[in-house]
Amino acid sequence: MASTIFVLNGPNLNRLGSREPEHYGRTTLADIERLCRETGEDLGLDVEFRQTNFEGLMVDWIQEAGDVAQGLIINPAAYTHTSVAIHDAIRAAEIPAVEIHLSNVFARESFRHHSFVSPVAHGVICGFGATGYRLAIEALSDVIRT
Ligand code: CA2
Repeated sequence: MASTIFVLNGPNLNRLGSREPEHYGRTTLADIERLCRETGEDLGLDVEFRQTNFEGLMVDWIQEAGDVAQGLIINPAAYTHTSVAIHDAIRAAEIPAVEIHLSNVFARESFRHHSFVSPVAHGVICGFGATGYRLAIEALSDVIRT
């Protein structure tokens, strides 16, 4: 049976492609979803792709991923830097998680240098724009298989 991975996206990422192209490029979230589906198909993975602007809903989805999926890719967006709830949910889900950011957060403001998610992530990818999602799926696929 094919493995399922959740790809979860946090607040404001629904605006991708429309504003701040210097940080996030011109790619839309729909483009990224297509890229994730194509990559998942190539690797035999079922991809569940979602975005929310609500922290509690993100927690619900991480819990759901822990129940039904074999891996998680998450761009928590601003919640990266604030959310103990998301840290706790990922830890409790007990599936491998990849934290991803479009921009290189370490080349930006210092408040973006701390992540509550990194300590509970299997790995972190940042700074490669939409390509990072493809890299994250490939890496997670290897982790799930081994
Ligand atoms: O680089 C990333 O992927 C971030 O997770 C994006 C977050 C930011 O808070 C993190 O520090 C790094 C912000 C997402 C906001 O996305 C927008 C896209 C277009 C227009 C406005 C916001």
